[in-house]
Amino acid sequence: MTYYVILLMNKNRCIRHSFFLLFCLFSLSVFAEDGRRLWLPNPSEGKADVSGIRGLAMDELRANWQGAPVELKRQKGMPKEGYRITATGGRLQVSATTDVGLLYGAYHLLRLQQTETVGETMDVVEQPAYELRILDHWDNPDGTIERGFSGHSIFWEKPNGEVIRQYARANASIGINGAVLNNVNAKPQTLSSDNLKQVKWIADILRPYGIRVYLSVNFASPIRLGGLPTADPLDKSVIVWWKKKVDEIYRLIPDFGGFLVKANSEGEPGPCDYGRSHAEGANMLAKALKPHKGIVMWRTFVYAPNDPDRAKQAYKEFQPLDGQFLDNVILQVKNGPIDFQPREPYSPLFTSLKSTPVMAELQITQEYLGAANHLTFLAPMWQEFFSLVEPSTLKAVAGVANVGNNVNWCGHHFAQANWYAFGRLAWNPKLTAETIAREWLAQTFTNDRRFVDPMTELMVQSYETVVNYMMPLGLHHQFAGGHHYGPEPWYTAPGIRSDWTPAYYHRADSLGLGFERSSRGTDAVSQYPPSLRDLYDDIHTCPEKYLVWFHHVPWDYKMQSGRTFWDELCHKYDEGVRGARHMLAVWDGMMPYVDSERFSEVQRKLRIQARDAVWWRDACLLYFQTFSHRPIPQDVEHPVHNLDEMMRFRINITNYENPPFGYSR
Ligand code: GCW
Repeated sequence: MTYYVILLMNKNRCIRHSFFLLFCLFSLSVFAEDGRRLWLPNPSEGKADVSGIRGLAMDELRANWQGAPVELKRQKGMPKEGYRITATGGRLQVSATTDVGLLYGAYHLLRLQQTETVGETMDVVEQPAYELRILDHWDNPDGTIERGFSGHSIFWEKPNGEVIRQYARANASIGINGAVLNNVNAKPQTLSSDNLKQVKWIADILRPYGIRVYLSVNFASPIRLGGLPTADPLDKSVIVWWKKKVDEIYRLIPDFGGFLVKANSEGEPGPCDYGRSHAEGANMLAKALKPHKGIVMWRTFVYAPNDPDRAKQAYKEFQPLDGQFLDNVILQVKNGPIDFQPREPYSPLFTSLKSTPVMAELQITQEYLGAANHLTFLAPMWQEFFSLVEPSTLKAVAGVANVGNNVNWCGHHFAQANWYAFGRLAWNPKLTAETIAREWLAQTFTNDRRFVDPMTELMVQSYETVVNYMMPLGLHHQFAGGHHYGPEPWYTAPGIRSDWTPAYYHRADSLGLGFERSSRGTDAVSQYPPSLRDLYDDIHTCPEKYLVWFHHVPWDYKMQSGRTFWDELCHKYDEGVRGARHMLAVWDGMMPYVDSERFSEVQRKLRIQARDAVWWRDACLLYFQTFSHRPIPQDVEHPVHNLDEMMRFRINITNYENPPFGYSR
């Protein structure tokens, strides 16, 4: 507008202005690095809807491949979604049996180009470890995202088709092939006919990228949406209601994936409300979906008080149902027995459900790992999980997404790496955290080794650093009452259930710290296979990273380092603080290799992280010291706050961005 006004005012000046403006626009589009691009090469034109998946693969290569011409070849007999890339004598070929295999092959080739690893002769054969590689979005119909830290939903609040297409492209580039579009705390309206039209619209955008849609459903939908008097899974009218609803969905979306269900957990309705089992509930839905090849992903995240130890409850509820589920039901189990804590041993359900398909639920969004403020690369945590739970025992992998409508998608530039890592590990759980970090850094920033080498190390160490300053040595659930961001090991509230308070988990007293889950305590160890049970049961063989998860550890217990347990705890917290500061220092040295926009945004967040690390250390050590009555060792940095100051401190949880100390009481 302004521009045209100038035009009328003065022609010559205006020509100079217009050149200047054009130059600015050009430089902005070429040099602006706001994180929107993710790890991808520049966007293709996206004519997928007209040209199909194969056409899309060709578009991507045409737009972004800089080498010799590539032949895309249909080849019989290869694994579904797999591909082969060969280069010999100047001939480059991507072959696959399916179109989506060709698309994945094209993206892999572009990845090789971006990471400068294209060979003159190559023979790369790839196939995914899991058939289902799914993102779970905890997005609500009003556009808010439960435990989301990157703005609002891309699906439900004024959705923009082009944004959804870019999201699909990013997923396809790392092999993600499913998306659950709404929160597991599902509203009955999810299945209304109006809403299903929007789901169809989204499904049509995702389909060309090989992505199927799924929905979380509310088990009481027959009552709340259908007006029936009951949602009892054995009631005839309920069975008919679900069957009709499912048929309606498939008329709109013939390749609809199925349902994800959170039932009888944290106040959500479920079959147990009618005296029916989880299996009866899941099977009823599975029967409705079966004729359409749809599946039910039934969550095991329940903690009914069937045992005084929350860590044992899901197992006790689900293990006895092993073998009772229909074959299109998959039990979706969180990686740990409690709830996405910074570090948990694996959930023993994974090794005890022998006749039921099981899938892992990992959390990409950093609910308990610093939200979108802390740089926490999660691949090492997921690798730790896959090192104990044999990948082949799983049927599928799901990740709770960290995607929102922020310019950079995930709130923190480095949180994108967790989306990326999830996709890569769901494709191949044997990839190392280091490989993934390297790949991601090179594609997202630069191939310059002066950047990639130190930053790979930083990313790989970040997980341990965060665990150290938050909850080392097996501590868990020491979070504040109103949020899962900062520390409040002292938190309690009148009438609150005890397993929602940190004291339930830390059990600090004058003797020591930790939850006795050995055979001398709640015997949660007995839910593991014998070799691990024995390992965890004995305080002397239990890995120290899980020590207070399984044992109430005496303050003077001798650790492997030779220190007492109390001294070791102080050291771990201090290591965490030093680690967080080190990350900031390394990043500061990266200035020459990073555009100024992302450089200063990441720097700002690393400063918050380093301050938060001090907050965690001081709050936890000063509080636990009231039980240990032991001094903080000389050779660690001493708290710079008082406990009462820590206890009065409140953070603004709308953005978690208040400077941690002294400003907001
Ligand atoms: O981790 C807890 C979260 C809840 C979440 C729940 C779940 C969607 O704090 O926000 O609800 O787990 O996984 O169902």
